[in-house]
Amino acid sequence: MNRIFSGVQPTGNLHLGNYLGAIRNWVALQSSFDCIFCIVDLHAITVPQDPAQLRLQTREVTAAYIAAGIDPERCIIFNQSMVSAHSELSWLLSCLTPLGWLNRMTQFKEKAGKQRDNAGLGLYAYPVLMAADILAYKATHVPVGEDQKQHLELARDIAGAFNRRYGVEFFPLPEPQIFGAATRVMSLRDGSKKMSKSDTSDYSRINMTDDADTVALKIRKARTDPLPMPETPEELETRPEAANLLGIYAALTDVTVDAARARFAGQNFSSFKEELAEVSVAVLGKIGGEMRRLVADPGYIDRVLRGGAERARAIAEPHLREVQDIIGLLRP
Ligand code: AQP
Repeated sequence: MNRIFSGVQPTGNLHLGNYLGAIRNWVALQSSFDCIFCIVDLHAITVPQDPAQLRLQTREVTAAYIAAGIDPERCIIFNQSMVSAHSELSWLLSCLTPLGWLNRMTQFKEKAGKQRDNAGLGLYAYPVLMAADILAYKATHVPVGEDQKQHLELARDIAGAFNRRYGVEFFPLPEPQIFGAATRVMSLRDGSKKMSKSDTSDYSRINMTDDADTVALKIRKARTDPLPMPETPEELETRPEAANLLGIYAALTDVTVDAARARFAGQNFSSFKEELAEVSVAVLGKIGGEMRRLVADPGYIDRVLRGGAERARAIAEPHLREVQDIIGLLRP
């Protein structure tokens, strides 16, 4: 069976972008793939994190996976730092990754900003660790949001570079799975920025744990243009805020963006927003409630993570040993 690896960073409030771009798709894929879902805490520390918060958020992301419908018996759920093969393989892969490849990564440029010289080496090397995450399991498919496309292309390049350097067919080239009606959910306040955990502007993001009133308020306040809802697909392309909200509606109700557009064409935004709030509350309300129940039982969450790490190690460690042998590292 083909294998999936994917993850979310425990860096703050999970939002509708994380849900629609990634977690919701994982739920749909879990019956047809062998699935490994990670809470990527080593990626989180590429920018400063409060230790107590990091622990809480790691449990909260685990709760979100389970509350959204990932079955922890069928799938492996664990936190990255519990399986040392990720870090070890990352070093081995970094030795064959040209700096030029990393210099092209737009996420590093965005996150480091003007403070490039002060950014940590970890932030720069993040995509190599991500390649190691995937390749440690010889994952064949990686379901992610659109923003991770470039990192995944790099993971494929690194896998190919390893196979070529040692003349082997060891790593499969992992395929990105970027699908659904909301592969890039944008900020509700600025249609040119993606919805993000680190965005501090008010009402930019719907969190997976927001209550019904907060969700409805954020949708009511979402920035839109003064025109009625778009009438044609061509018109939709020129109206990013409308396209974003219709994409969210389509993803939450499992219809195409064009079907959603046709349904509301020519109407005013306020009646569309009311319906969007209703479907958002129906989906997120259930998940948020279940997340709160799970987070209140850290013993259960920790058992899931411990069991998941054990199953993950059983796959990753033999692969790491094979890589060490291929490279010529003596294991006396
Ligand atoms: N806005 C988004 N639309 C669609 N998918 C998204 N993802 C993130 N934002 C959106 C997808 O969610 C998964 C986990 O992302 P992550 O937490 O590992 O990292 P990120 O992409 O850096 O997420 P954030 O929320 O923007 O966090 P910060 O602010 O910490 O950088 C990935 O599959 C991602 O594509």
